[in-house]
Amino acid sequence: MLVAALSLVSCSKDEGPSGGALSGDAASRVYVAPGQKDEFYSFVSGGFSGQLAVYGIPSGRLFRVIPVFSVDPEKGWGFTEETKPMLNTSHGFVPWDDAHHPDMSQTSGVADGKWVFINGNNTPRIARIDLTDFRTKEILEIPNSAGNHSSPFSTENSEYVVSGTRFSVPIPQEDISITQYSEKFRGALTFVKVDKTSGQMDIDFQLLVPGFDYDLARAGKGPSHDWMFMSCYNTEQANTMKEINASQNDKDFIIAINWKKCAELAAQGKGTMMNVDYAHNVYNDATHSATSTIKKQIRILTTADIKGALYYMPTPKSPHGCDVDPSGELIVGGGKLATVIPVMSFSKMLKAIESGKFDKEIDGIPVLNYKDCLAGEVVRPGLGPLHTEFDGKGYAYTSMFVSSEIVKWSLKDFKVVDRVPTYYSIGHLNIPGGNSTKPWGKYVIAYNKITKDRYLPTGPELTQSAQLFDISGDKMKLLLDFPTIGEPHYAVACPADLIMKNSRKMYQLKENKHPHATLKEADTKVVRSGNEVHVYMTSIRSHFSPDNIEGVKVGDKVYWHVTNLEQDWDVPHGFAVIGANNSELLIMPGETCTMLWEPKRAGVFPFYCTDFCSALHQEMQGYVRVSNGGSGQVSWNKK
Ligand SMILES: [Cu+2]
Repeated sequence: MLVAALSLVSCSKDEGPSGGALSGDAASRVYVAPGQKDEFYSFVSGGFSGQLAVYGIPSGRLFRVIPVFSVDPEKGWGFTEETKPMLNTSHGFVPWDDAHHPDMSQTSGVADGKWVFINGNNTPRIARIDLTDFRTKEILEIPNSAGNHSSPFSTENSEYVVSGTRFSVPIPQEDISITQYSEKFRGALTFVKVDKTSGQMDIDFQLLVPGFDYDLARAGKGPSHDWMFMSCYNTEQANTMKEINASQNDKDFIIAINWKKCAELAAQGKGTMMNVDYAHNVYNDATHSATSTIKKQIRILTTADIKGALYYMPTPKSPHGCDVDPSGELIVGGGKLATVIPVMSFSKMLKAIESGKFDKEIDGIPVLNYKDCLAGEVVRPGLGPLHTEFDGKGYAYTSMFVSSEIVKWSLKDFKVVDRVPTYYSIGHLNIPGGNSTKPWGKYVIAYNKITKDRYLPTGPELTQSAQLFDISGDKMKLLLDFPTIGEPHYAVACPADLIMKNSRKMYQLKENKHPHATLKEADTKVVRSGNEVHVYMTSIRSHFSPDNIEGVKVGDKVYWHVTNLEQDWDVPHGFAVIGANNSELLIMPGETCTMLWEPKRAGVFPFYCTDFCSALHQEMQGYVRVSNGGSGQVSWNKK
């Protein structure tokens, strides 16, 4: 007893008031009582899982995994006939990708709760997720890009989402030696226009820029509205052993892009059209089905086409984060190998441009002088500054990967005012609205790469982890650890009411325009055409119609088009049939989903509802008879 009491005392002494100590009221600060709701939605990328997870803050409870770039058996994503086209690309069907940086649509620089955009990294794409029903509605491939890590970044009114290339490559692609990197490889920065009402995306233009590695970006705000700022490294243009060869220069760059000017020039027809192949996949709410179109041309602008719209600001050293403060005046670089955090000034940058005094030019892009653009430096911030967000109360919070901590510093004098350790190796961090003009600066959440000893072990692979800190006072206070799916690379968050008020409860049956929908039980049928059999089926508590089918033959392709007739919130039905090789179905109220089934042997096979729907869920079942020969005349039990 005595030993236990002593060690408790010494524990609380060691941790001190700010050193990551769990504050006394931590449990009550994150406790959301049964029946109560969280204050914020948080959308956390799944990294190598390719998906987006939805958590409540402050509880850290997982509510949903939204499938985006990877197939998902829980929702049938990429398995049903309706969703397969969403994962089509110019390389064919890609069932698994890597998703890193969600960004929320904005109106006047404030997160508006309409859409989340997120990048597919490996096969370069941007997805748009609709927050009325938490579904991916659009995926746009980015041609000429390779490694779409630097993406997507919304402008202040989501006029554009912007995507840089991580890898420079030959553009157009050609069969040349890798040693020709510095002469032949180029970077592509893509400006994707977003329709204000529908959210539909398309590539407006692409900038061809020097062959560096492009990284994180933020759009300007207020006075800097017309500009986009993006970090780049490997200005050495190394093509091998980059960890050494791309870490030679003391300074790399933040590229400042006057996107407004580029857009005007593109609209005037500047530049040239290039032949490319890129998939544009759109999910239609009315038909509950996706289509994939391969598009063929984009507008390319070279640096010569847009003189006066691009500038390089030197920034130390191998920068990752490039973050704009809520006022739009300060641009913070996060140099992974830098000893300071450089803070650039937008107004000084404009003055330097006006003065015409440049250090040099690279491919026609003026390189401004570091000191001329500098607002100040945060000195001795810690090791490995990565990414910065803002609380809207005059402070910035920078994640430090190497020293594994969050550092809080003042935007007035760039002095460090607080630091807390993270467990362990923080990558990005997020404050709800922390990249916008109006942060809801109550919490900062650390997204950590390594968990080690924080949770029960689960073999060699451990969950990665988020940590929630209270930032409402002077000192940051650790409140909660919670596990995440995949790698929680980055997140966006906003107050729950922004999204809740528009949340869909079901799909209206009368608006269902699916070509194979069956809107009432009396219309259910089975139709053969050649070796295809289409089953027009309905489901409602607690039966399928039809539930006895005969006349199917071995070798047929049977399409089960199941419409869920329910018009009530939270009553999905499922569908599974023995021997299905690709899918089950999970059908929301008012929706139609299709599964392809190719029976391989004769017999009588059951099907059933897989989503527990009612007291007689277990009775929600039927049979399909499959014959080796016979007439193939289909029949079914009619109501
Ligand atoms: Cu990142």
